[in-house]
Parts: sequence; C-alpha cells; structure tokens
Amino acid sequence: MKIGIVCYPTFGGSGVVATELGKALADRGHQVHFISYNQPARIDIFNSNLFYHEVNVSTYPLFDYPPYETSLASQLVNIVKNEKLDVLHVHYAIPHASAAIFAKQILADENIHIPVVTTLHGTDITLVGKDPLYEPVVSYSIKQSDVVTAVSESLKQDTYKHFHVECKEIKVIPNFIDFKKFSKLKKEHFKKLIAPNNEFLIVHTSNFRKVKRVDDVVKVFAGILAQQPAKLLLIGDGPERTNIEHLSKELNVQESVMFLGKQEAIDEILSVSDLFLLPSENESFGLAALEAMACEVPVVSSNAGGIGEMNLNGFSGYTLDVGDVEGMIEKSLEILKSAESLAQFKQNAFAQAKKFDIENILPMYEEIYTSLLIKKV
Ligand code: GMT
Repeated sequence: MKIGIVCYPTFGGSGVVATELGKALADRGHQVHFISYNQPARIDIFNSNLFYHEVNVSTYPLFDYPPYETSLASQLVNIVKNEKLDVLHVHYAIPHASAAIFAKQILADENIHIPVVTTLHGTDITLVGKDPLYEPVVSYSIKQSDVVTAVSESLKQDTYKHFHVECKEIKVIPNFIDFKKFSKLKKEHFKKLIAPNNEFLIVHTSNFRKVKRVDDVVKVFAGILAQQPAKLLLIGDGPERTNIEHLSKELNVQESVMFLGKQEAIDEILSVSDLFLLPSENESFGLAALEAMACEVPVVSSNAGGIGEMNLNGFSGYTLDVGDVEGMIEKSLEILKSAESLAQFKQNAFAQAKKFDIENILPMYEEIYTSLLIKKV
C-alpha cells in the first residue's frame, strides 16, 4: 500500500507516534510518504520504502501569517497524484485534518478518491481544538474524515463532549512501543556517572508546558529527596523551564536536579532510571510514561485523561488526583522503599507496557487502510 503520513516533525508525542508507525509500516513492505515542514525526528532515511516531502510556505510582505494550511493542502493534492497514494493518514487535527479534507475535496473534483484517516492525539481536542476559534473547522474535519481514531477511550469521550460529532464513529487505537527499537539497554557506566553514590534516579520528560505541571514534579522530587538519596533528571524544554529552575532553588533541591534538555536517546536515560513522574493536568495517553514502562521504569502519575488506561494503579505504578503532591510523594516512597518492592514494580511496568507492543497495534491501522481500499475499488 502507498500511505501518506502527515505529522508534526517535533519531539512531541503525536510526531513520535506518527514516525514510529510509518517506520514500522515501511518495515512491513508498505511505501510510506512523510509529509511535514521538517524531516521528522527519529526518521530512518536508509529505508527504501520511506520518503519525505517537505511542505514549503512561500512568504510575501502581505502575509503576517504565512498560509501553511493552504500550502499543505496544495502539496497533498500533488503528492497524492504524483505518488498515486492509496490513503492519507493525518496525525493531530489542527491543521492536518482540515488540510487533508480540503485536498480530498479538490481531488474529488478530478475524480480521484483519496480516503483520509484522522488520528486525534490530545491537545488538538482537549486544549486547542475546542477553542471556539477552531471548533467549527475541527468538527467539520472529523465528520468528513473517512475514519477517525483516538489514542484512548478518554480522548474519544472528550471528543464527543467538546464537538458535535455524535454521528461519527471514533475507533480507539492506543499508542504503542516498538520493542525491537526501544527497550532497556545496559548502561551501568552511565548510571555510575550521574549517580555515583547510587542515588535513585527519578525522571520526567515533557515539553514543559503548563499542562504538564512540571512544578509538581519538582515538589514530589523534593519530598522523595527528604527521605531517600535521589537525583531528578528533567528531559525536554519549554515555556515553564525558567519557573522550574526558580522552584528548584526555592525548595533547595537545585544541586540534585539535572536539566538535560531535548534528547534523542531517551531509552538510554530511561534504562538507568528508577521512577518516572507524570503529574499532568490533562493527558490523553501519556506516551512518555509508556516509554518509561517499556524500559522497566514504574510510573507515579496523575489520573487525568487516559493515563489510567495505560498506567495501572497499584501495578505498574500509581495514579493520583491532579495536584495531590503529598499522595505522589507517599506512593513514590512506597515503590522505592525496598529493593524487592522496586524490582516488583519494575517487572510489572514492563509487563504492562508489553500490552502496547506495536505487534498488537499496527494490524489495527493496517485493517483500517485495507477496509478503505476495498471501499475505493
Ligand atoms: O502536549 C503534548 O504532550 C504533545 C502532544 C502531541 O501531540 O505531540 O501529546 C499528545 O499526544 C501524545 C501521543 O498520542 C499523547 O501521548 C499525549 O498524552 C498527548 N498530550 C496531551 O494530551 C497533553
């Protein structure tokens, strides 16, 4: 099959899911065309089934806001025709779904039928999408997509709550891990380097936006540090970083907090970590936590959105109410209280992550593409 994948090229979750899905589809013999404004992170250019098309936006003095969506729609039309694509799979509703629907309608005018699969990821629904500024376009794009998927049951319900799309079936296909490419590595020397006194390594990865509540990460860490020797590894960057630096100083834990910035080799860091914190205000799925679990790292998280569908309370870690810092400290210490307890939670975290093996999830997407192809004939 020839599949066009439209996504954000950034380190964010939806881009990672789209890229990993495309790579796995290419490994299975499909021809995959990534369409984005930059080459997606983690893409493997040495696979003969993988192609990358850059979306260019020409500027003009009149344009305070360069028309990215128009450019994307036009280029989708050309790519579908030139590459004879069978299906377009767009990740993140804004503006990918509406651009794809526009391209679909232009192509229909030329008697070319291109099915569009839209995967909703989270903030495209729960934060940005429901903004009245975007809502009508997002609703229309959802209704006009041939198939709509959401990465959790919680996100599916949020979509029905915020948009008038009751008439549209939304399939839940959870995010996944490709264990052949992402699993615990032997990095003992690395652990010795950052935790020379065998401190517990607590980790958090995000884009440091308000919704992630990184301040709670630092507060929970301060509570852990008061009881156990530990270090906090903060991976990622974003608007909250300066506040977090200040808070670390205020709580007098700055010596034990390491800001690692954006990292590609996250699996290497996770491989030496003991506990992952994800106290988000809202989280449709929490791929970062699943990646931690795949590297045998238990998770203490909030129970917001779809996190609880992935992090099983009392098994792979604990889920607590948003903002329950004391509870998160207590449960973190419970996991770390003994070598036996930590080993059990690590084992459980891995077992839980295994349920989201790409081998189980990828066929769900292939089934959708095939059903659309059959309809097309
Ligand atoms: O805000 C982010 O976390 C980034 C965002 C994205 O689209 O890149 O992540 C969303 O999609 C991820 C992949 O499906 C999910 O794992 C994240 O939970 C989701 N983020 C939120 O819902 C806040």
